[in-house]
Amino acid sequence: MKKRFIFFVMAIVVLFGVPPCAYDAALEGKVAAWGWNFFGQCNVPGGNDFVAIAGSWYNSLALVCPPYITVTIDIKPGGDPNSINLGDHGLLPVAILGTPEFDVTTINPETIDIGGVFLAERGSQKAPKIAYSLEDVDGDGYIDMMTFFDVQELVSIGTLTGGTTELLLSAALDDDTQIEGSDSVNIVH
Ligand SMILES: [Ca+2]
Ligand SMILES: [Ca+2]
Repeated sequence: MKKRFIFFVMAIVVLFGVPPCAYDAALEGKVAAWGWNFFGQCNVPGGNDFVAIAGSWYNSLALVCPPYITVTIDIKPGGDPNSINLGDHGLLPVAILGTPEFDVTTINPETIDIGGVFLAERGSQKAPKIAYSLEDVDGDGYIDMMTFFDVQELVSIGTLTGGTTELLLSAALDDDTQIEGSDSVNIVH
């Protein structure tokens, strides 16, 4: 059975010259390419960010990152360096800055996270609200989104450690487009 399979694969390579692959731009964010892989990786289309490429002797698979937009964030707006004390029991303010091209009101606040930690909650226990507000933090005329994260939650999950130098914020827009932004941090003790 196995010999027959090898013969089948070799026949395809001989017949087509190159391992046949399938790609459809409509699948952006899902499967980028797959195909027989007898002599190496399947022909993966260029110009994409791949999250995974799995290969075996006979075939391979490539997945494309969902398209995302890079945004500018400012941890502790107005302050630099962005010093964080790991013993701080308060909230860490992070501004997501709006631009003429990027409207922060299109962000779905419930999807905003840093290293797996979502926005803190505030208000009464009966009716907590996730901690964010819309304001022009940097005074450039474009509305920004102020977000707040629980420092101890970031510490307990291991996102903030003594060696952390940068935090990456990610979120989704209302239309599911992914956004990412990072800023440096300075851990103090
Ligand atoms: Ca700052
Ligand atoms: Ca602004």
